[in-house]
Amino acid sequence: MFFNKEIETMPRKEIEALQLERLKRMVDYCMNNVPFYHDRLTKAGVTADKIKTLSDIQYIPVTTKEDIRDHYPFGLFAQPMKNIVRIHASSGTTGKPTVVGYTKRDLDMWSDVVARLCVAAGATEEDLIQISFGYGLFTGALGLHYGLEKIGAAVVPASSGNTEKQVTLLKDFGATGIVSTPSYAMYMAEVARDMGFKKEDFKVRLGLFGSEGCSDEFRTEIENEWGLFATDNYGMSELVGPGVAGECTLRQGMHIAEDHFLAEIIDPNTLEPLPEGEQGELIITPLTKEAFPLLRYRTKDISRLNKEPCACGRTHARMDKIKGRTDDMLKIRGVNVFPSQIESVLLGVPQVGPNYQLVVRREGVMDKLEVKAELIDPAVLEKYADLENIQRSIKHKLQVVLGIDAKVTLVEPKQLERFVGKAKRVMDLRNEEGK
Ligand code: DLL
Repeated sequence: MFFNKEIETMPRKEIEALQLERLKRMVDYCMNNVPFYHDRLTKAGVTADKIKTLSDIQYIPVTTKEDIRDHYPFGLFAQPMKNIVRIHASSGTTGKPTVVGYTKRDLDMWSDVVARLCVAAGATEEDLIQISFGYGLFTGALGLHYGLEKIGAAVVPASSGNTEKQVTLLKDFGATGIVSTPSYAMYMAEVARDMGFKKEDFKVRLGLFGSEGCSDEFRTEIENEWGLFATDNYGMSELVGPGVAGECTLRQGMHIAEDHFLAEIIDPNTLEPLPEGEQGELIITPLTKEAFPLLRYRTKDISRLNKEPCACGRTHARMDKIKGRTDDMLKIRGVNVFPSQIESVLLGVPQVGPNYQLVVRREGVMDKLEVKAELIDPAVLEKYADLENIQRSIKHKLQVVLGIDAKVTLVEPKQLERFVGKAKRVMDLRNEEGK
């Protein structure tokens, strides 16, 4: 099923021709409407005429989150406030948020690309879908809300928090789908069980998850807990919010809405483009945004592109699930460690649950990684030999996968923090403790 078959199955050559035309137009638009880009492009000697092929995009300087923050709140807007109809902002916890504006056409484009990913994920007008993302400046809730309404699904704007109420609504309304972060879907399942419900008490068949990564193992656990089919979708507030990319039901990568977003993969250290199929930092240039255009935005997310057509019929390039962020990659004793690798290891251990926490400390000159995981059966804490066996086995698996030694701490069930939005599982105390 497609939301817009003509666009979603367009031959590659045509997509690329459309992207080139739109890219040139966007360079011109930024040059003429945003003083910051006028300066940047002029300094780099780039004009729309100089862009002859898509790979000429590499001559355009990249834009970073710092550039956006330096122009807080509206300094990079390309339209006067009379044409702006919505404002959102990033959920950033440090520094000033990044503020994003939308014109009416931007909102239309946004709901369109979200509608596409919802249909690709298997949602239909028959579905009743509960949105358990926080409504507000965060783009997740309103983004999915308008996309789902556009396809005719019934939306329950539950927002996040008050998890018992969320569970009651899911059950009483007979929701067929949930929109949330994967970690919150897991937490809701835990609360549902504590309330005495079984998965048969619910009708949820689809999980439209995004806004944070989750390993395949974590996803399988959520699917088993709820008896649903989960897909992943990707976006970020600076780009529109959700809607940049989403999985179809074949789940072989997330289809990027390439008529609106041009994706590249670069080496995050040299900023050089990487050959197709290599993993690196994802750079996105929105091609049609009016209020808040961006050229070559550094997402800091690590992924890989695949431009082969998908067996579902879609021709738009697919991006791999996000491996991590260049800024959440932990460097421990010189070794690159992604929290997602640790998550996969823990979920392969039957005695521990899906909630975990990573603590990194510096002791002397040595980095120490502590992995805290929750036991499923608290009785194990009384049996020293069992406890030691589980610990040893996790330590060994982490050693094999990461190549480093970690301290493994097993705690009682429900000891670690739960999250209603994006999970924060890493505590890097190295700088704080060294002061
Ligand atoms: O999280 C937008 C969104 C909402 C996407 C709902 C999907 C669903 P921000 O708060 O600006 O926007 O955070 C963007 O979240 O750079 C990624 O690091 C991470 N992220 C988003 N989707 C995924 C995903 C929204 N599917 C940042 N997998 C991005 C992994 C994701 N990470």
